[in-house]
Amino acid sequence: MRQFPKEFIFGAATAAYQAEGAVNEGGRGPCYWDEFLHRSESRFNGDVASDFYHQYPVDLKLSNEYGLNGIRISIAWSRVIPNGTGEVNEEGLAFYDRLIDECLANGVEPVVTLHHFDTPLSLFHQGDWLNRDNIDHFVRFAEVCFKRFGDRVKKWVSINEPWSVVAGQYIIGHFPPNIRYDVAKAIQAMHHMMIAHAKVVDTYKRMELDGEVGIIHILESKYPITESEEDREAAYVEDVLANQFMLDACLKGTYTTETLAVIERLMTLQQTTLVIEEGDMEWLELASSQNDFLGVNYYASHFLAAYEGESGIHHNGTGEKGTSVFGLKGIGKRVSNPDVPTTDWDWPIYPAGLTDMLVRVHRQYPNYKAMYVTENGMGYKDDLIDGSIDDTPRIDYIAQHLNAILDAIEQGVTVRGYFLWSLMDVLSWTNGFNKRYGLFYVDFETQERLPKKSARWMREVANRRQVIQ
Ligand code: BGP
Repeated sequence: MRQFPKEFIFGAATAAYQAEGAVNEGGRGPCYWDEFLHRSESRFNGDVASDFYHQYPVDLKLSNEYGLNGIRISIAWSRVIPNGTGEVNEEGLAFYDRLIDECLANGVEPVVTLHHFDTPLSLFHQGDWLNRDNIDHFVRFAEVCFKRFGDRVKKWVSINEPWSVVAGQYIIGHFPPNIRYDVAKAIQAMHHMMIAHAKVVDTYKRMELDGEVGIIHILESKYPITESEEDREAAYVEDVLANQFMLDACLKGTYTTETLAVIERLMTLQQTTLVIEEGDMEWLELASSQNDFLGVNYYASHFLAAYEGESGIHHNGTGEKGTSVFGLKGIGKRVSNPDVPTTDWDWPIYPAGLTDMLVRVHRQYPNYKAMYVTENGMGYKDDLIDGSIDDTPRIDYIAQHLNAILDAIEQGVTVRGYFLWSLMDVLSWTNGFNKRYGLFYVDFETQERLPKKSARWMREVANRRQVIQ
């Protein structure tokens, strides 16, 4: 039976706003989610979430008991620098000291993300990633964290999923500032995030700390629904926008002519052009050879058809199957593939898309040093029946995706770890608390944890380094 490499990390992931709660404790300032999810129409918020701020010793003990040797955590920028700029909050730093030490005490390596969707509110109101000043504010925050935790944290992630951030903010509109169909803003903000990443990598390397730094992208494969030229073009354009633009920036250190041709066309559709300032391309080039790893988040792939109708997107945020719509004028429309099952939130379950993506990065960007699958998992409405949770569909999902990783490794791809989303049930940004992903069920009334069937299965997988069928 196939085995994962000896040093392979079997971990699980969390993110500050989705897990910590305690939004008014320890001198934390607000991030934009605090304001957004307190609007009257909001069905939920992260005020308490999974109470990780207080429960982390329990979660780390469980991680250890269930065979995990890695955890993704993120540092809330507004816990460390409440306003985003200005004063550093010692209480915030002290919390992350305790959290990191607890990870290490439990033999669970912390992989730490600096930006997981949670820009401080004041910087959000100044334009967030559309404002170039955000770049230097972010680099300063990174430097504060490297100085304080760099002796113990050996794997750093600059930004989690730039594409999801800008797609949510400017295309789908379910993230603040809730703008829809503005592909041009999304592209411009992504470019700034790439410069921010490059500067963070440079800062880390200059500090000569003993560890690795990288970035995480959501990388979902895009396939044409038919072999027609128009459908193939739709898949290609969405791929360039969501995947290739940033892979080029991070791993090639430039935007290739093919990538730029698509990007320029998309900008022109909105009567604008991409602003690249003097020195930007040098930053990208510098960082591209210094990244130590690429984190790949993968949940689904998409099947595309050509689309010339008006843009229309409906986000399925309730788990009512079959309600998603995603069509962008002049780009393409995501359509269902009858051969591919979907989750209740309409996410196609297509493990081959993960193998394809890993192999593609390996071939197209040969200077990547290592990849980690930093998120993968299945949103599911877990039912608590007689005090236990049988989440067999989730186990099947994970098994298929672990096999997809083994397929890629067999083709020569360097993959060093797998982090399940999520460690315990957490808040889902635009869905609330009924879209559960955790290995550990959370009773959001009592904050009690209950290992699911998948947790017991994962322990076996990690122990044997094999996919248990
Ligand atoms: C990724 C994010 C995570 C997490 C996950 C599941 O994009 O990095 O923070 O939320 O997706 O997404 P959702 O909660 O929308 O189902």
